[in-house]
Amino acid sequence: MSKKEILVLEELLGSNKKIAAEIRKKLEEKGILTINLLSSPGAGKTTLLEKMAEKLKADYRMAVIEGDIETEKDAERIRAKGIPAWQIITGGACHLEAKMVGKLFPEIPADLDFLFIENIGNLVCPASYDLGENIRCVLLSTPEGDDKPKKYPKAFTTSDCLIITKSDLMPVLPFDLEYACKEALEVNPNLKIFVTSALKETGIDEWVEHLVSALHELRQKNA
Ligand SMILES: Nc1nc2c(ncn2[C@@H]2O[C@H](COP(=O)(O)OP(=O)(O)OP(=O)(O)O)[C@@H](O)[C@H]2O)c(=O)[nH]1
Ligand SMILES: [Mg+2]
Repeated sequence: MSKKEILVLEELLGSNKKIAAEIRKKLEEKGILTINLLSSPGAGKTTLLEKMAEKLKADYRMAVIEGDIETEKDAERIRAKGIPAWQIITGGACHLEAKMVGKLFPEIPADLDFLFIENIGNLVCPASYDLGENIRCVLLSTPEGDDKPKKYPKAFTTSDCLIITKSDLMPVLPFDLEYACKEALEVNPNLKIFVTSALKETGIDEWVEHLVSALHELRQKNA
């Protein structure tokens, strides 16, 4: 990358940071906890959101911003669960930016508890863009392999949580859970790790409980 290209990138990231900070402030004032989900394509982000919708729906109000290069398929899946969802179609861009979330701001109901943002399936670029979230969570599915935290470190160093998904497949895969957790914690010792299977519905309650206590903390801070 040339010096000029680096300067342009720094400027872009700088303005993204400012917009993200503004979004975070506004959502926090409304008492909304925002969660940015990052992963490679197909790691199970939408499936996890569908399962969470079933668990949260009775007691909490959630909404989802879906990011994809093309199609409204993921937003349709979420709406089918009775949850409001907006689809951002980037038409080629490999990550969401704060300004894209900002454009949806007028449509976001003020009485939400949780706002989830499903980023574009990509373990690289989304890690560089703050979207105004309170919690960033990277998903790693067992078929991707246990070596990913050190190969794609930024997604792990910038995240607060790691969800290892598709744990039901571990018996038929050479995925070493202990090794994956050890490598992830070496990259980022502060990661809170959850192990889930959306198929078998395991581990999801722990993740939901974590979000509920984070929501209470946010509301206490605001009180
Ligand atoms: N075995 C198993 N398969 C799962 C699990 N969760 C999701 N899948 C499957 O993984 C595939 C991809 O799941 P999605 O939820 O669409 O993944 P995604 O991360 O939203 O994908 P993109 O939005 O395209 O990046 C689907 O065929 C799911 O049924 C799980 O816990 N176990
Ligand atoms: Mg998806």
